[in-house]
Amino acid sequence: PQAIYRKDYTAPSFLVDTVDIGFDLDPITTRVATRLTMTRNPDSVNQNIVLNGEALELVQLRMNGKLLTKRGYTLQGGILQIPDAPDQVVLEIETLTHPEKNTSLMGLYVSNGNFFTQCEAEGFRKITFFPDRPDVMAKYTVMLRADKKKYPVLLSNGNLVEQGDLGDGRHYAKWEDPFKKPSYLFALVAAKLVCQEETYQLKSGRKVLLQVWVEKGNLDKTQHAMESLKHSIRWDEERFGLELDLDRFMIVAVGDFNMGAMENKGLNIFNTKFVLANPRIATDVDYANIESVVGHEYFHNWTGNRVTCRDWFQLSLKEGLTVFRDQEFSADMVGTASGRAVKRIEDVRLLRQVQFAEDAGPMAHPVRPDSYVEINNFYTVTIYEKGAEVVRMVQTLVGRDGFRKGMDLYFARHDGQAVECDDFRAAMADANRRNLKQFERWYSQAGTPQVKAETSYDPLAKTFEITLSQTCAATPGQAKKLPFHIPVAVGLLDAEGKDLVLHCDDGASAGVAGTLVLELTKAKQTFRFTQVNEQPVPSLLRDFSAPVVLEYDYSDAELALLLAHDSDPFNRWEASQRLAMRRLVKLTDAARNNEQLTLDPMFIDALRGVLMDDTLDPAFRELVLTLPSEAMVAEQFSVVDSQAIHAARQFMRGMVAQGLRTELLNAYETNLTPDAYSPDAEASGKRGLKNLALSYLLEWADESTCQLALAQFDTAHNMTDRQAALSALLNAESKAATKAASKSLKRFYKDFKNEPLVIDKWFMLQGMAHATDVAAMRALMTHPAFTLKNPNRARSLIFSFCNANPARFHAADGSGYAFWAEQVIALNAINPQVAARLVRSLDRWRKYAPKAQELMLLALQKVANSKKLSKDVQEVVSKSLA
Ligand code: B3K
Ligand code: ZN
Repeated sequence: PQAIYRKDYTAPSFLVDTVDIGFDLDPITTRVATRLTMTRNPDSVNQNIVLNGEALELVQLRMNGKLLTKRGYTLQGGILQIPDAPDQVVLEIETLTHPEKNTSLMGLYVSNGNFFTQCEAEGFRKITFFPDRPDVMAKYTVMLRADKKKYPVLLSNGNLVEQGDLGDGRHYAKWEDPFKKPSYLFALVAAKLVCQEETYQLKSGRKVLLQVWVEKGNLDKTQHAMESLKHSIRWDEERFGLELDLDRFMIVAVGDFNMGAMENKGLNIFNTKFVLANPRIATDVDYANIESVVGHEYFHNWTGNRVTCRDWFQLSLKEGLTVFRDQEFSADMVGTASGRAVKRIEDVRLLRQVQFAEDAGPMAHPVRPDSYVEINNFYTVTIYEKGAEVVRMVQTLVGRDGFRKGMDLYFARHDGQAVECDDFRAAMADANRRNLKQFERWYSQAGTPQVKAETSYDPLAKTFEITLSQTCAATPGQAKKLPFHIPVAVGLLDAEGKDLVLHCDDGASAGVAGTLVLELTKAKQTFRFTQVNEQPVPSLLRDFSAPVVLEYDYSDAELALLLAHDSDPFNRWEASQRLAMRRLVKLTDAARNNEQLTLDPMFIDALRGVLMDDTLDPAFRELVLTLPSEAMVAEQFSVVDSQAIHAARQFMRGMVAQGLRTELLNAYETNLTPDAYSPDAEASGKRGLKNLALSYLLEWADESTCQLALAQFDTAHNMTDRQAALSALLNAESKAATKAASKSLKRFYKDFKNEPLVIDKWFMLQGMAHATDVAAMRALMTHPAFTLKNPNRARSLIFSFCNANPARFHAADGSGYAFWAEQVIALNAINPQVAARLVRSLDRWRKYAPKAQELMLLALQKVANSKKLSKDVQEVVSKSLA
């Protein structure tokens, strides 16, 4: 397959003014009749009309009323071209598609008997021939016709303008979207669904209709999504002055979906996982995810839909910005400073564990990539999460008010346009009179910068110097990197842990009290602080002010001081992770060399201090007490030994459990929550800490702690507590726990067999459990509830094993890799997008010992050599092997 390059961008040859599209919906064969009015684009060099089409049967094609015969156009490799067209054209296109056979879940497809569409990035071309690129924006009128009994609900973008019966048991609905949009935002739903609806008043006084559409049995699970939607609408009005521009806003839940959700104009289509919740089936994490995904899709209405991307290389323009917005929304919903910090820590944990790994592997790419083979492979943590960090750095550099000014200018300039990442940066720079030229490198250079800090204190001059130097390792296609513009927020602590008042003249701007933002723009730079009366302890990169790895030679005592006292809660947590990580690295080395494992009491004491500190939120204490994941530990090594890492981390967990037994029991007992469930931050924080305590207590593996977990499992009033108890039992490596776990698993299945999202959890917990090896995985796959066709189900079992059960996946005999290759090949035939995601589980094969590498290589080659590989899978496999 051919790569597409950003530098090759050319403007579309024809622009589309209006799209009239009619559907005769039928699961076997759906007829689509499209009428496009098009105008020649004077800016284009290409003369031909260029339309994309994939997996379509073309019935007929008319231009300005005349039938075009095969001599009137060419159709090759999914591109239809019409030469010699006049400047004004009406194209009429009739095509057939086969929704029920469409297992890719792109374009028009059937899920549980209902019709849905997914068009981003390039799915509209599976519905009709069209210039399927985001810089072609048109007004759409949609006519849906379908059997009334089977599909009583007919939805599309915008406003319902007409509906009625057609006789013969069919009915129709006509929808009109008043806004111009790119084809990737088109959507339709034809289904047997019901909705929760509400009229909601905007700040301006205008009233809008909000609907959440689900299958009948799920109407008791829509309340949280509806609340989240209302909160999102209010938040965007207040924080950014952005109002909902439609009279009607719909969310529809579908069980078969490739991603989380999709921001189609006025008709957001969601994976059920990010809509459905009640205390019985959803955990605290699910509740939080629903709030953030509902927010994310809603915020796209401005950042993505009103202002969209010129081409897919600019994807982070909408995704990075919208992730930043949803992160801020979630933080504001919690409200408290420590609640914000908890959210920040969770986001950074994801970034480090997944995005840093991506940036260090063969799929590393800039936030604004230069090329791709299959765009679906670029919906990555780099585009999304690193993209959000880049936007956050802009806010750190220009301040919160400056950021708002930049947003206002961005919309003033670009509303209704398809633009580039550079346009966003220019609006921010111009609104704030800031030079963000060097900052552009965050968009063009891949890789995680390493920032090294060195300090020196001069007690006579009372000066403290921080020297920062930056480097960035080579990434595919980019051998040498130029220095980044990095905001490094710092504070200085005195011996008691209090913030010093800061004085620094070396290009530092003021952050929150006690914090200065140093702007590192050169390879190496020294910042001098004056009037420093004692040797301070630096608190560096506060609130994780840049997506970099910061190295500084902290002593354990300094870290303990930061952990106990830093005014920046992020860096308190960070100190705990540094303390844990340096020990985990040593323990891993010791485990690999079969040496005795030991842990110093100082570490346990530091954790005890936090656990016992009632002034800290339980949610924050939970984060501090959670050890870095095995995947994070793996990132510290150039050669990864998954078994040794698992042994080291388990050992540390055991020692913490032993050293803090009384305190953990106490934390368990004092953080019980009332039976009436609420997903708010306080209650969920308590459950989080309590359940972490439970999982530690089970390290003791005696009858009493097993009983505690079993009792919690049996009597839990919500899924958070039930799932946590089951998970704790499954992961405790004792006989008693294993027995209790297997009994609980059976019960869990029986109680929830009619709740697909809970059965996903059932598979997920087993896929991740250390006890589950490849043989157990194969047995689980024969379970009647398992299917590869449903992405949630495939992810819940296969992905959780390959991505979150490293010690088993990397079994020395290579059985995990052989299993992986089989699943990739099977998925490739069903759903290329999902298959290509699974390929990523082996993309870092070069980080393992030679013997393991050999086995991984075999598996990769097996996939590479298999027949009928999608370009999705081919791209990731070939980049992994390159
Ligand atoms: N924009 C969609 C992603 C669509 C993915 C297509 N492969 C979800 C989101 O980011 O909101
Ligand atoms: Zn998005």
